[in-house]
Amino acid sequence: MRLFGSLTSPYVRHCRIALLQAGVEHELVATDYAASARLSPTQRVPFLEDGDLRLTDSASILRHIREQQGQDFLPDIQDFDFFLLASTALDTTVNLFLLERDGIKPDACAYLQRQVDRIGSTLTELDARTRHHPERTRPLQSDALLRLGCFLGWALFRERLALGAHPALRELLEACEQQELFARTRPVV
Ligand SMILES: N[C@@H](CCC(=O)N[C@@H](CS)C(=O)NCC(=O)O)C(=O)O
Repeated sequence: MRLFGSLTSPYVRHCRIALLQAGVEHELVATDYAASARLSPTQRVPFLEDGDLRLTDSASILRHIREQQGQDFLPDIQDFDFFLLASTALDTTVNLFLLERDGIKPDACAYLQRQVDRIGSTLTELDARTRHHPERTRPLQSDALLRLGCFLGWALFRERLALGAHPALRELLEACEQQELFARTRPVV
């Protein structure tokens, strides 16, 4: 299998952890914006090649890896919703980060301000849901919690968030960081 991505992307990190958990032989192909624009219709990373199969999103990649191991991917509807909520917060935070790199700040228009508000309200909800999640002390056992852990790790690495107001999220990230595979895939520039 060839996973195309960067060492900073939280979506790629999630896939890398799943591949390591599965013990699947794979190659991580370093892919920058120019290469992803040439090689993937989404112009994003990650994307995956496995023989004739090409997948263009971390969710389908994760499902493929889990199913190859005989596991269901997010079979519980509440966990699936948790995963999507964390992904929405992550997508929004990444978009604002990339816009700011191009000099556009959230005060530029009402729509961007709504993105900031969306991140705040999803984090509040995720904090509440994490507090009661049965796997919160074993976060690498759940793709929902692992998605959130990868998001939080990236957001702190890029200094996009502070977790002072979200104690359950802080504890979740600490629980993730104690896991060897999470530590091994820490973002590096
Ligand atoms: N829904 C996609 C999102 C992937 C994504 O946003 N990747 C970022 C890297 S962290 C990217 O490649 N962004 C480039 C861009 O938006 O131009 C997934 O889950 O794989």
